[in-house]
Amino acid sequence: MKLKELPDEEMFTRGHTACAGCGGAIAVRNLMKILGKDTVVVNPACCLLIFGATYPNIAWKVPFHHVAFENTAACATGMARALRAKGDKDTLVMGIAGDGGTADIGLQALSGAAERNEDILYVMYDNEAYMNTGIQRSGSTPFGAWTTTTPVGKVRSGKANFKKDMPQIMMAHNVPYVATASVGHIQDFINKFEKAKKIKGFRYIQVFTPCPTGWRHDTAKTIEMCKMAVDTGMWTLYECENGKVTINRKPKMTPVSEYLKAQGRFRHMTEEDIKTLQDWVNKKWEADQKYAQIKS
Ligand SMILES: Cc1ncc(C[n+]2csc(CCOP(=O)(O)OP(=O)(O)O)c2C)c(N)n1
Ligand code: SF4
Ligand SMILES: [Mg+2]
Repeated sequence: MKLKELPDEEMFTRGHTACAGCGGAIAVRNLMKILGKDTVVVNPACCLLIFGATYPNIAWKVPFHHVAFENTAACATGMARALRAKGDKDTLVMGIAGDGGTADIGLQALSGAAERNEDILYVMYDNEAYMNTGIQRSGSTPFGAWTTTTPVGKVRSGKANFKKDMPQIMMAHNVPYVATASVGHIQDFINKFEKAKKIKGFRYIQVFTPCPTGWRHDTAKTIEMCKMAVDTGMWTLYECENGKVTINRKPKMTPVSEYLKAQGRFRHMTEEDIKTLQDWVNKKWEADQKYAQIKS
């Protein structure tokens, strides 16, 4: 499906309360157009819950279930199994959570569901921190980033650890489909969600979704942030179908400093910090390529 062929009908409607330029809202609006009406959503605490479903208002046009922070994948499993037991073979069950709810707190339930190859689509929208509760660091926060729990001062200066590689962790579960996507690369995004919709068994898509509020960037520059992340190699677009890895876009490997300069959360970083991050990006890109070659 081409972008212009996306249905006009909204499954996640206007009137939600996300901040201007929220990458998460862009992701959900578009992915729901692709997944369509026959979808059930399972979602824990996160920004998406608050901006899409705060009683008595709801932006979802499909059944929506709010669950505890830890158990999105377990609840989606139960939902899918109940539907199949009733003879419904087609309804898509989507668990969707933030990076905190996925890479940290919901990881155990997620790993279990993946290992059992449950028939669900799990989406992690990655804004690289616990945004809903006021910008705390998660396992998915990149090196150097300021958050309220990785403050900048005399003793420490931003996050000291590197971003957890969730797609690789999910690939290690040998599930039918794992992909990374970005709201700034919409045709690639459409292709991946269309593909995931058709596959049976466990599917995982991690979407890069900038957060102007937490990243401290201009609200008009969300798409630009995505493009810079992919061009610098901070975010690699790839997919793994039954063990075969394809890199969908080769990064230009422009200096990571270009990307860092555009966001307030990185403003304090020293030359040495930037070099540390650049070295990490270079190594990650080398590893991504090797992995793709080995698996292909
Ligand atoms: C067990 C539990 N711990 C903490 C919270 C508080 N809490 C609600 S949302 C949230 C942050 C969610 O972060 P993330 O999953 O990255 O989603 P985002 O808000 O960034 O979209 C936290 C810590 C909770 N609801 N339940
Ligand atoms: S804080 Fe960030 S993730 Fe949350 S609604 Fe605002 S822009 Fe979106
Ligand atoms: Mg988050």
